[in-house]
Amino acid sequence: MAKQFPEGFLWGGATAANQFEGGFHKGNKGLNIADVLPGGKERLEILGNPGFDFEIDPNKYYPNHDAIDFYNRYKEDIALFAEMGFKVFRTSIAWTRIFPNGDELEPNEEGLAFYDRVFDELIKHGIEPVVTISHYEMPVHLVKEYGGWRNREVITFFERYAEAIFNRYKGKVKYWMTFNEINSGLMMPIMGLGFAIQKEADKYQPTFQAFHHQFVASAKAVKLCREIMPEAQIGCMIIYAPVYAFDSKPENVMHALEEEELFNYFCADVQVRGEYPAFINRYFKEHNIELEMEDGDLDILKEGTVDYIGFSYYMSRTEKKDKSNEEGIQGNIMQGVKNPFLQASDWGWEIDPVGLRISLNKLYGRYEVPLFIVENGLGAYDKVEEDGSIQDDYRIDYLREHMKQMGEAIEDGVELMGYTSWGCIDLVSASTGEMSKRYGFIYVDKHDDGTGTLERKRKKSFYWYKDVIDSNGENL
Ligand code: BGP
Repeated sequence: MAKQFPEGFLWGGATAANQFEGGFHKGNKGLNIADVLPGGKERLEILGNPGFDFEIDPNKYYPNHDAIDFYNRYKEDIALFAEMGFKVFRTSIAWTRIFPNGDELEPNEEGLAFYDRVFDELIKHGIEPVVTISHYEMPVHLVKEYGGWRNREVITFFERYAEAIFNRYKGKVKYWMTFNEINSGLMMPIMGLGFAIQKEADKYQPTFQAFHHQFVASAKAVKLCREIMPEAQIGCMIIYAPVYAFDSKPENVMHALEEEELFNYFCADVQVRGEYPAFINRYFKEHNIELEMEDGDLDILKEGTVDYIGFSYYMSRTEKKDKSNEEGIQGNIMQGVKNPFLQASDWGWEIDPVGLRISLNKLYGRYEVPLFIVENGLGAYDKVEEDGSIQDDYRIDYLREHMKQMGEAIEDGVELMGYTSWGCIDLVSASTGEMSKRYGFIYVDKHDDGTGTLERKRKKSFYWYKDVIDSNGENL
């Protein structure tokens, strides 16, 4: 028997501008980080390696340039979301549509008008927009001319951007989040923090200085949001992957705890509690990190704490202090060691529905603020059958098991606002730049090499999710 989801639970789907809009140069849009990332192996190498130059090579294919063309097809796509009964739809605003270079004084009207059309269309269908202000797409100009988030000046540009969109969309958008997966900067600084680490030795100071600037920018945006739209709710957004100790050896338990603190809690502590956590002092000392702060920064962090925690959940992570036995290394983006109790997706992401209940309990236990699962889903290869259908039972199984655990967590006392499944329509993968890693309820005929008709098709999971929403989670 499925557990009860609260009345008004926010069921929906999630996307990010750079991964599905396309139209990368339409309406005076400027270049952003996603626009200069090629697809496939090359992207994976860039994300893990130093020295990337953020240039476009005219001989290469860039999957985010045209993506799935939501820019032109938003009406058709939103109608499909409405058919599934979405209560909310999460997307991001591309900073470069509003401020093409990032450092202009005035916003770009064509970019603003585009999101007016999108939000109006959603509202027309009774769908509330949930908007991420920055999702892996800083303007390339800010990366090249200012050094990304390492540079304090970027805070001013972000504030100007946030103010422009709050003023424009107040009354249309009630749910906001500042930075997508802010803690991803620890793994992929190119996407999250807007710079490539040149040398291992440079890793710590610039990374944490950049985080500090993002924290101040986020807190300022929260304050602005409250001034401009007192009725809105604004959250942070983190990747959450509970860290398990490989076994009960105390050194492994301690190691798992340290990894958990740094990865899962460092950013959220600052954004939810408004102050740097005590555990980070030792880490800073051991890595010679001394943050440069201005007078008043700590007050701003305190005044700009968020209303809720948005988070993505895809997998858990298992840790061991001594990983010298390389055979046990897990191949997913979190690294760690293989968990013998879990199966993994084709990309090595370990599937762990109970881990979602654990995450919800841990997050709520630590912060006691409302939680919003704004990403979750299974990246898989889908096959279109001869009759045109897509029988994605594996996706339904994955989602069903995770939803059951959400129900359990609600019973445990967790305050859960909603659930937006990641990539509700197939889109370009962030880590691989490929179309073939699909998450959607809606199939898009587009392939890794850029070919395809862009036709949309309802998968089997489309009808299943529609029934889940219709029954408010009773029929899983
Ligand atoms: C999150 C990102 C998304 C998204 C998702 C799935 O980390 O916020 O942008 O893409 O993961 O990851 P991927 O596309 O690499 O499969």
